[in-house]
Amino acid sequence: MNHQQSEALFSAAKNVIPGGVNSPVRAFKSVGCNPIFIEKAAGSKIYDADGNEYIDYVGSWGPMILGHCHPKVVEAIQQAAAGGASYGAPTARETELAELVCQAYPNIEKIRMVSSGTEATMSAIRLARGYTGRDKILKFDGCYHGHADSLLVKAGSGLATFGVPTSLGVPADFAKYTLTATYNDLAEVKELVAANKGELSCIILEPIAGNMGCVPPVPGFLEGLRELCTAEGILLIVDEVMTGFRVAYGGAQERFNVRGDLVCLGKIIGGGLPVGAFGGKREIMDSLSPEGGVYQAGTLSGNPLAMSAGIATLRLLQEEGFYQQIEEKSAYLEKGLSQVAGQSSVATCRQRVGGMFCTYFQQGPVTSFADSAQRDTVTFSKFFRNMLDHGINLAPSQFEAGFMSVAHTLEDLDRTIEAAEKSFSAL
Ligand code: KE4
Repeated sequence: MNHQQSEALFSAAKNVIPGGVNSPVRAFKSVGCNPIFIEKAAGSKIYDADGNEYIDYVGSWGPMILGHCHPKVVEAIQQAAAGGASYGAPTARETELAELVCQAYPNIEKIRMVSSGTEATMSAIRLARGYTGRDKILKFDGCYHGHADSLLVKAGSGLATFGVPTSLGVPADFAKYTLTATYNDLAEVKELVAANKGELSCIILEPIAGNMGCVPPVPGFLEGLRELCTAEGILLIVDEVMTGFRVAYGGAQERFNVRGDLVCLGKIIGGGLPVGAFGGKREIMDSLSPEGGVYQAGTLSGNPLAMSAGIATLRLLQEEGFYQQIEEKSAYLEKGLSQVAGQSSVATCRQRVGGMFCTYFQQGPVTSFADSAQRDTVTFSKFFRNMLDHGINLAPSQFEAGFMSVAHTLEDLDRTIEAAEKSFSAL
């Protein structure tokens, strides 16, 4: 494939944008080639600056569950834009999207719109701290909740229960309020909670870990966390930025029937435009300014165009059989990939929940970040490049999930399976 235009655009971008990208994973650093620059997209396809067509399984990292450029979403955005891009004042559309989300998530009685998943989780944590009067938080290794300081933290060394920063610029003093535990290890969480009795404001987790591939919760894990948080007066924050409206209309909480005290959303609820949100019980949410003392704000929060795109998207997701289609397409692809991978000598395993999935280049199962450390990222990066050459756009990292859209056709899936067979053979 010819990538001349993308190469030239990448060189120009690097002169004025750090790493040539506005989000690190887009730089293709872990897959040993330069990124493709996208010019347009439609349905299941994206098209790069050299005119190459790809079947897309990144889907803007989750939002594009309808496929790109769904006519009703485009029309909603166009109509909204004709009335003005932003007012900095309340609109009926914000209430309409909020009502749609509250109807889908019974544990969300009130919700605040923001402009990214990071804003949603950062604000939810501040709210949990303000509501409980406790400073410490607990997260899980391998779970990513955006780039707020208190969340760029990993487990401290040895006996220290304090977190240590994973990024320069995060003061050690910030990190010490963040405890980390092993995903799916309820016993470890119980130990940490007991060692920090009365000091934890919240436990935040991805109900399906989509930032270390695709790691489902083991039976009893979510239920155990729910019980523990209730008993200890800790708020359970379920970060459904990726899983919300992805694995079911009511997200992972509907699928696993475990409800958080606070829920973070993003991606799909913006239909591709910048939206995040956090919501929960009225008594907690009313602690937020201007009602309560927990401050949070945003110039473009509830932006009319983003609200319109989100409303149009959710209405389409309500259509009969939508998630059945996603399930059937995803299961078909998983089966086909398993068959071709089984003919290869390369060790792989596939993990999937609904329309989010990951092929690990290692033996499975993968239940935690430590498990996933054995993955063969070198072989994965060769496979990624082979698939790209065959016109298949996968997530450019072994630590990311892939996403199905309702626009993917059987022909797309068969082409993907065929490309995988060739890509495995060329490893
Ligand atoms: P944003 O700030 O990127 O909108 O959302 C942060 C976030 C929060 N919670 C979860 C569960 C998330 O997956 C994310 C962001 N997801 C990544 C992809 N795994 C965004 C892609 C990127 O960083 O460019």
